[in-house]
Amino acid sequence: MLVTDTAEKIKTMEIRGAGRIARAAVAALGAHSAAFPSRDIAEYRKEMSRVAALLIATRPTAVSLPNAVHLVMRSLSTELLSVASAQEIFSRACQSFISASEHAVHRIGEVGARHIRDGDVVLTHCNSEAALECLLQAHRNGVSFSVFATEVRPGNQGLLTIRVLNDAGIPTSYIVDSAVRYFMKEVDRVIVGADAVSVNGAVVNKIGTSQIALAANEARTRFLVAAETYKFAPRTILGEFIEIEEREGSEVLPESIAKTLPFITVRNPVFDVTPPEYVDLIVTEEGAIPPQMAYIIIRDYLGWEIGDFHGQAGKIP
Ligand code: RI2
Repeated sequence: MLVTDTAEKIKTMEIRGAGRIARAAVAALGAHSAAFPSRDIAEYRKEMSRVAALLIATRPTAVSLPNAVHLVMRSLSTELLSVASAQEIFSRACQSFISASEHAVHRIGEVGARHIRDGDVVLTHCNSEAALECLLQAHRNGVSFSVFATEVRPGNQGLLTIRVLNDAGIPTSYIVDSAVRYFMKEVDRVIVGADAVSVNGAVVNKIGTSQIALAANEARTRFLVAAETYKFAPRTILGEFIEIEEREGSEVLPESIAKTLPFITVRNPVFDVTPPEYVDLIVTEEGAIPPQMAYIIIRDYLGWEIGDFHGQAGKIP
Protein backbone atom coordinates (compact mmCIF):
# COMPACT_ATOMS: atom_id res chain seq x y z
CA MET A 1 0.00 0.00 0.00
CA LEU A 2 1.24 3.50 -0.81
CA VAL A 3 2.47 5.65 2.08
CA THR A 4 -0.14 8.31 1.32
CA ASP A 5 -2.94 5.69 1.39
CA THR A 6 -1.73 4.32 4.70
CA ALA A 7 -1.40 7.83 6.14
CA GLU A 8 -4.97 8.64 5.06
CA LYS A 9 -6.33 5.41 6.55
CA ILE A 10 -4.58 6.10 9.87
CA LYS A 11 -5.96 9.65 9.88
CA THR A 12 -9.54 8.53 9.20
CA MET A 13 -9.11 5.63 11.66
CA GLU A 14 -9.83 3.02 9.02
CA ILE A 15 -6.59 1.62 10.39
CA ARG A 16 -6.70 2.11 14.16
CA GLY A 17 -5.36 0.77 17.45
CA ALA A 18 -1.96 1.88 18.67
CA GLY A 19 -0.20 -1.36 17.72
CA ARG A 20 -1.90 -1.70 14.35
CA ILE A 21 -1.08 1.84 13.24
CA ALA A 22 2.57 1.28 14.16
CA ARG A 23 2.78 -1.91 12.10
CA ALA A 24 0.87 -0.36 9.19
CA ALA A 25 3.21 2.65 9.13
CA VAL A 26 6.29 0.43 9.20
CA ALA A 27 4.90 -1.82 6.44
CA ALA A 28 4.18 1.26 4.30
CA LEU A 29 7.71 2.62 4.89
CA GLY A 30 9.18 -0.77 3.96
CA ALA A 31 7.21 -0.86 0.71
CA HIS A 32 8.16 2.74 -0.07
CA SER A 33 11.82 1.98 0.47
CA ALA A 34 11.71 -1.15 -1.71
CA ALA A 35 10.09 0.77 -4.56
CA PHE A 36 12.52 3.73 -4.43
CA PRO A 37 13.63 4.15 -8.06
CA SER A 38 16.83 6.22 -7.91
CA ARG A 39 20.37 4.97 -7.05
CA ASP A 40 21.22 8.21 -5.24
CA ILE A 41 21.68 7.46 -1.53
CA ALA A 42 21.26 11.08 -0.43
CA GLU A 43 17.96 11.28 -2.30
CA TYR A 44 16.90 7.98 -0.75
CA ARG A 45 17.58 9.22 2.79
CA LYS A 46 15.77 12.49 2.11
CA GLU A 47 12.74 10.74 0.70
CA MET A 48 12.56 8.23 3.58
CA SER A 49 12.77 11.06 6.14
CA ARG A 50 10.00 12.91 4.28
CA VAL A 51 7.57 9.98 4.31
CA ALA A 52 8.52 9.05 7.90
CA ALA A 53 7.50 12.56 9.00
CA LEU A 54 4.29 12.33 6.96
CA LEU A 55 3.27 9.11 8.73
CA ILE A 56 4.20 10.45 12.18
CA ALA A 57 1.99 13.51 11.59
CA THR A 58 -1.19 11.47 11.01
CA ARG A 59 -2.21 11.04 14.67
CA PRO A 60 -0.50 12.84 17.53
CA THR A 61 -1.17 10.74 20.63
CA ALA A 62 -0.25 7.08 20.06
CA VAL A 63 3.47 7.06 20.80
CA SER A 64 3.69 3.62 19.20
CA LEU A 65 3.62 5.37 15.83
CA PRO A 66 6.67 7.69 16.13
CA ASN A 67 8.51 5.09 18.21
CA ALA A 68 8.02 2.45 15.51
CA VAL A 69 9.05 4.85 12.75
CA HIS A 70 12.09 5.91 14.75
CA LEU A 71 13.09 2.32 15.50
CA VAL A 72 13.19 1.40 11.80
CA MET A 73 14.63 4.73 10.61
CA ARG A 74 17.48 4.22 13.08
CA SER A 75 18.70 1.39 10.81
CA LEU A 76 19.56 4.06 8.24
CA SER A 77 21.65 6.15 10.62
CA THR A 78 24.92 4.32 9.89
CA GLU A 79 26.98 5.01 6.80
CA LEU A 80 25.37 3.31 3.84
CA LEU A 81 27.18 2.86 0.56
CA SER A 82 24.36 2.20 -1.83
CA VAL A 83 20.59 2.43 -2.09
CA ALA A 84 20.47 -1.35 -2.60
CA SER A 85 22.24 -2.04 0.71
CA ALA A 86 20.11 0.57 2.49
CA GLN A 87 16.97 -1.05 1.10
CA GLU A 88 18.08 -4.44 2.33
CA ILE A 89 18.94 -3.21 5.83
CA PHE A 90 15.72 -1.21 6.03
CA SER A 91 13.58 -4.10 4.87
CA ARG A 92 15.09 -6.32 7.57
CA ALA A 93 14.45 -3.63 10.21
CA CYS A 94 10.80 -3.34 9.13
CA GLN A 95 10.23 -7.09 9.15
CA SER A 96 11.88 -7.41 12.51
CA PHE A 97 9.74 -4.60 14.01
CA ILE A 98 6.52 -6.15 12.69
CA SER A 99 7.28 -9.62 13.98
CA ALA A 100 8.53 -8.27 17.35
CA SER A 101 5.30 -6.27 17.66
CA GLU A 102 3.16 -9.33 16.95
CA HIS A 103 5.22 -11.40 19.33
CA ALA A 104 4.84 -8.71 22.02
CA VAL A 105 1.05 -8.94 21.86
CA HIS A 106 1.27 -12.71 22.20
CA ARG A 107 3.66 -12.46 25.17
CA ILE A 108 1.50 -9.79 26.87
CA GLY A 109 -1.41 -12.23 26.53
CA GLU A 110 0.56 -14.94 28.32
CA VAL A 111 1.63 -12.62 31.15
CA GLY A 112 -1.72 -10.84 31.48
CA ALA A 113 -3.71 -14.10 31.48
CA ARG A 114 -2.04 -15.06 34.76
CA HIS A 115 -3.87 -12.18 36.40
CA ILE A 116 -7.32 -13.52 35.47
CA ARG A 117 -8.80 -16.13 37.77
CA ASP A 118 -11.74 -18.52 37.71
CA GLY A 119 -14.97 -16.68 38.43
CA ASP A 120 -13.51 -13.22 37.70
CA VAL A 121 -15.51 -10.45 36.13
CA VAL A 122 -13.23 -8.31 33.97
CA LEU A 123 -14.08 -4.92 32.52
CA THR A 124 -12.42 -3.62 29.37
CA HIS A 125 -12.76 -0.34 27.48
CA CYS A 126 -12.26 0.37 23.77
CA ASN A 127 -10.66 -2.17 21.47
CA SER A 128 -7.13 -3.03 22.47
CA GLU A 129 -5.57 -6.09 20.91
CA ALA A 130 -3.07 -6.28 23.81
CA ALA A 131 -5.83 -6.20 26.45
CA LEU A 132 -7.98 -8.61 24.43
CA GLU A 133 -5.08 -11.04 24.08
CA CYS A 134 -4.92 -11.29 27.91
CA LEU A 135 -8.60 -12.27 27.92
CA LEU A 136 -8.28 -14.68 24.98
CA GLN A 137 -5.21 -16.38 26.48
CA ALA A 138 -6.93 -16.80 29.87
CA HIS A 139 -9.86 -18.36 28.02
CA ARG A 140 -7.51 -20.70 26.11
CA ASN A 141 -5.94 -21.64 29.46
CA GLY A 142 -9.38 -22.85 30.56
CA VAL A 143 -10.09 -20.01 33.01
CA SER A 144 -13.79 -19.35 33.36
CA PHE A 145 -14.60 -15.63 33.60
CA SER A 146 -16.96 -13.05 32.16
CA VAL A 147 -16.47 -9.58 30.75
CA PHE A 148 -18.07 -6.14 30.76
CA ALA A 149 -17.28 -4.31 27.50
CA THR A 150 -18.09 -0.64 27.05
CA GLU A 151 -19.67 0.92 23.99
CA VAL A 152 -16.90 3.54 23.50
CA ARG A 153 -18.63 6.62 22.14
CA PRO A 154 -18.24 8.12 19.62
CA GLY A 155 -16.20 5.57 17.62
CA ASN A 156 -18.06 2.52 18.97
CA GLN A 157 -14.89 0.42 19.09
CA GLY A 158 -16.74 -1.67 21.70
CA LEU A 159 -18.52 -3.34 18.79
CA LEU A 160 -15.17 -4.71 17.57
CA THR A 161 -14.40 -5.94 21.08
CA ILE A 162 -17.69 -7.77 21.62
CA ARG A 163 -17.34 -9.43 18.20
CA VAL A 164 -13.95 -10.89 19.24
CA LEU A 165 -15.23 -11.96 22.67
CA ASN A 166 -18.36 -13.47 21.18
CA ASP A 167 -16.37 -15.41 18.57
CA ALA A 168 -14.23 -16.84 21.36
CA GLY A 169 -17.34 -17.79 23.35
CA ILE A 170 -16.51 -15.54 26.33
CA PRO A 171 -19.71 -14.42 28.11
CA THR A 172 -19.84 -10.63 27.88
CA SER A 173 -22.16 -7.83 28.98
CA TYR A 174 -22.15 -4.86 26.61
CA ILE A 175 -22.76 -1.58 28.46
CA VAL A 176 -22.88 2.13 27.69
CA ASP A 177 -19.84 4.09 28.84
CA SER A 178 -21.78 5.88 31.57
CA ALA A 179 -22.80 2.56 33.22
CA VAL A 180 -19.25 1.75 34.33
CA ARG A 181 -19.53 3.06 37.90
CA TYR A 182 -22.96 1.43 38.30
CA PHE A 183 -21.45 -1.99 37.55
CA MET A 184 -18.01 -1.54 39.12
CA LYS A 185 -18.96 -3.29 42.36
CA GLU A 186 -19.43 -6.49 40.31
CA VAL A 187 -16.02 -6.17 38.62
CA ASP A 188 -12.87 -7.92 39.91
CA ARG A 189 -10.35 -6.28 37.59
CA VAL A 190 -10.18 -3.80 34.77
CA ILE A 191 -7.87 -4.44 31.80
CA VAL A 192 -7.34 -1.75 29.18
CA GLY A 193 -4.75 -1.03 26.51
CA ALA A 194 -2.62 2.09 26.07
CA ASP A 195 -1.74 4.54 23.35
CA ALA A 196 1.14 5.92 25.36
CA VAL A 197 2.76 5.55 28.77
CA SER A 198 4.77 8.43 30.14
CA VAL A 199 7.93 8.20 32.22
CA ASN A 200 6.00 8.65 35.49
CA GLY A 201 3.71 5.73 34.61
CA ALA A 202 0.69 7.82 33.58
CA VAL A 203 -1.33 6.00 30.95
CA VAL A 204 -2.86 7.67 27.91
CA ASN A 205 -5.74 5.65 26.54
CA LYS A 206 -9.18 6.02 24.97
CA ILE A 207 -11.31 8.81 26.41
CA GLY A 208 -13.18 7.57 29.46
CA THR A 209 -10.34 5.39 30.73
CA SER A 210 -9.48 7.78 33.57
CA GLN A 211 -13.10 7.83 34.75
CA ILE A 212 -13.07 4.04 34.77
CA ALA A 213 -9.84 4.14 36.79
CA LEU A 214 -11.47 6.49 39.31
CA ALA A 215 -14.45 4.18 39.68
CA ALA A 216 -12.12 1.17 40.02
CA ASN A 217 -10.08 2.97 42.67
CA GLU A 218 -13.22 3.85 44.62
CA ALA A 219 -14.37 0.21 44.52
CA ARG A 220 -10.85 -1.13 45.28
CA THR A 221 -10.87 -2.98 41.96
CA ARG A 222 -7.49 -3.75 40.41
CA PHE A 223 -6.65 -1.71 37.29
CA LEU A 224 -4.32 -3.32 34.75
CA VAL A 225 -2.90 -1.87 31.55
CA ALA A 226 -1.62 -3.99 28.65
CA ALA A 227 1.05 -2.08 26.72
CA GLU A 228 3.93 -3.06 24.47
CA THR A 229 7.25 -1.46 25.43
CA TYR A 230 7.23 0.69 22.28
CA LYS A 231 4.19 2.56 23.64
CA PHE A 232 6.35 4.14 26.36
CA ALA A 233 7.18 7.74 25.55
CA PRO A 234 10.89 8.66 25.75
CA ARG A 235 10.39 12.40 25.32
CA THR A 236 8.39 12.58 28.55
CA ILE A 237 11.76 12.17 30.28
CA LEU A 238 12.42 15.73 29.13
CA GLY A 239 9.20 16.85 30.78
CA GLU A 240 7.16 16.98 27.60
CA PHE A 241 3.47 16.17 27.73
CA ILE A 242 1.80 13.78 25.33
CA GLU A 243 -0.51 15.68 23.01
CA ILE A 244 -4.13 14.62 23.28
CA GLU A 245 -5.82 14.32 19.90
CA GLU A 246 -9.09 16.19 19.49
CA ARG A 247 -11.14 15.07 16.49
CA GLU A 248 -14.00 16.57 14.49
CA GLY A 249 -17.20 17.34 16.38
CA SER A 250 -19.16 15.68 13.57
CA GLU A 251 -18.05 12.31 14.98
CA VAL A 252 -20.20 13.12 18.04
CA LEU A 253 -23.07 15.21 16.62
CA PRO A 254 -24.14 14.97 12.96
CA GLU A 255 -23.58 18.21 11.05
CA SER A 256 -27.25 18.30 10.06
CA ILE A 257 -28.13 18.77 13.75
CA ALA A 258 -25.09 20.87 14.67
CA LYS A 259 -25.94 23.51 12.06
CA THR A 260 -29.31 24.08 13.73
CA LEU A 261 -27.53 24.85 17.04
CA PRO A 262 -25.32 27.87 16.37
CA PHE A 263 -24.35 28.37 20.04
CA ILE A 264 -23.21 24.80 20.51
CA THR A 265 -19.62 23.66 20.07
CA VAL A 266 -18.84 19.97 20.20
CA ARG A 267 -15.57 18.97 21.90
CA ASN A 268 -14.20 15.56 20.98
CA PRO A 269 -10.95 14.64 22.74
CA VAL A 270 -10.27 10.99 21.99
CA PHE A 271 -7.84 10.13 24.78
CA ASP A 272 -7.32 10.98 28.43
CA VAL A 273 -4.59 10.53 31.01
CA THR A 274 -4.87 8.13 33.94
CA PRO A 275 -2.43 9.08 36.71
CA PRO A 276 -0.08 6.32 37.92
CA GLU A 277 -1.74 6.26 41.37
CA TYR A 278 -4.77 4.64 39.72
CA VAL A 279 -2.78 1.98 37.86
CA ASP A 280 -1.84 -1.26 39.67
CA LEU A 281 0.16 -2.96 36.97
CA ILE A 282 1.35 -2.43 33.40
CA VAL A 283 1.69 -5.70 31.52
CA THR A 284 4.43 -5.52 28.89
CA GLU A 285 6.11 -8.21 26.80
CA GLU A 286 9.05 -7.93 29.21
CA GLY A 287 6.85 -8.72 32.22
CA ALA A 288 4.36 -6.95 34.45
CA ILE A 289 5.64 -3.80 36.15
CA PRO A 290 4.22 -1.23 38.55
CA PRO A 291 3.74 2.15 36.78
CA GLN A 292 6.63 3.61 38.79
CA MET A 293 9.00 1.41 36.75
CA ALA A 294 8.11 3.02 33.41
CA TYR A 295 11.50 4.76 33.31
CA ILE A 296 13.29 1.39 33.33
CA ILE A 297 11.34 0.30 30.24
CA ILE A 298 12.32 3.46 28.38
CA ARG A 299 15.96 3.23 29.43
CA ASP A 300 16.63 -0.50 29.23
CA TYR A 301 14.18 -1.91 26.71
CA LEU A 302 13.57 0.88 24.22
CA GLY A 303 17.29 1.66 24.22
CA TRP A 304 16.85 5.36 23.65
CA GLU A 305 19.82 7.64 23.95
CA ILE A 306 19.31 11.33 24.68
CA GLY A 307 20.92 12.03 21.28
CA ASP A 308 18.06 10.14 19.64
CA PHE A 309 15.72 12.95 20.62
CA HIS A 310 17.34 14.98 17.92
CA GLY A 311 17.66 12.03 15.55
CA GLN A 312 17.02 11.96 11.83
CA ALA A 313 13.47 10.59 12.02
CA GLY A 314 12.49 14.03 13.15
CA LYS A 315 10.00 14.92 15.80
CA ILE A 316 9.93 11.88 18.00
CA PRO A 317 7.39 11.55 20.88
P1 RI2 B 1 -3.83 -1.80 20.95
C1 RI2 B 1 -6.76 2.60 20.62
O1 RI2 B 1 -6.82 3.89 20.08
C2 RI2 B 1 -7.48 2.50 21.94
O2 RI2 B 1 -7.33 3.64 22.76
C3 RI2 B 1 -6.79 1.28 22.52
O3 RI2 B 1 -6.99 1.14 23.91
C4 RI2 B 1 -5.35 1.59 22.16
O4 RI2 B 1 -5.42 2.15 20.84
C5 RI2 B 1 -4.39 0.45 22.20
O5 RI2 B 1 -4.76 -0.52 21.27
P2 RI2 B 1 -7.70 4.25 18.75
O6 RI2 B 1 -6.78 4.01 17.55
O7 RI2 B 1 -2.54 -1.31 20.41
O8 RI2 B 1 -8.95 3.41 18.71
O9 RI2 B 1 -3.67 -2.56 22.24
O10 RI2 B 1 -8.00 5.73 18.89
O11 RI2 B 1 -4.64 -2.56 19.92
